[in-house]
Amino acid sequence: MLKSIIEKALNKQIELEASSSQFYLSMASWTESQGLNGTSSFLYQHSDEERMHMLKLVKFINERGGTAVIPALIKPPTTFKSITHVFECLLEHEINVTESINNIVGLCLEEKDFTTHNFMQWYVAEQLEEEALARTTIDKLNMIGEDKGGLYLFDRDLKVASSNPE
Ligand code: OFO
Repeated sequence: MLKSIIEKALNKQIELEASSSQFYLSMASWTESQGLNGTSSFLYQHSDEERMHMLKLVKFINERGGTAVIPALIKPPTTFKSITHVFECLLEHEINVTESINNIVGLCLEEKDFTTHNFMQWYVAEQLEEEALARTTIDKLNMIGEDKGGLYLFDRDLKVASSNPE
């Protein structure tokens, strides 16, 4: 049985994962409107993955006798200054998500909830990958700068990456 303090923290995490999904959906739509179809495919896929992260939490809470709460979401930004800005926002958001996950892991240890602690390790590993991916992407974009040919190749690479997910 889930302790209510853990249930509350996991429900907050559901909200954060759902807001990640909405945020990346908005980024996907904006990049699509800019003709960056590879980048938008990548971000649409990322948005779907965040929904999956949310669903995993919903099922875990319910399976452990708690009640998952499906939250209302705030509207994400609809425009971005540039493609680099998109990925900077994404990285900043992921850093917040990592902090929230680390807080839950710490709480699980305090409350001796080793089952939830074990479950959360998947999210710990996932955050490491997501932050690294966002940082590498920003590095690439900084390298490309104003080079349109470079941006074309960057976008094409993301198209390939999103049609062959790991
Ligand atoms: Fe769910 O990993 Fe990003 O937010």
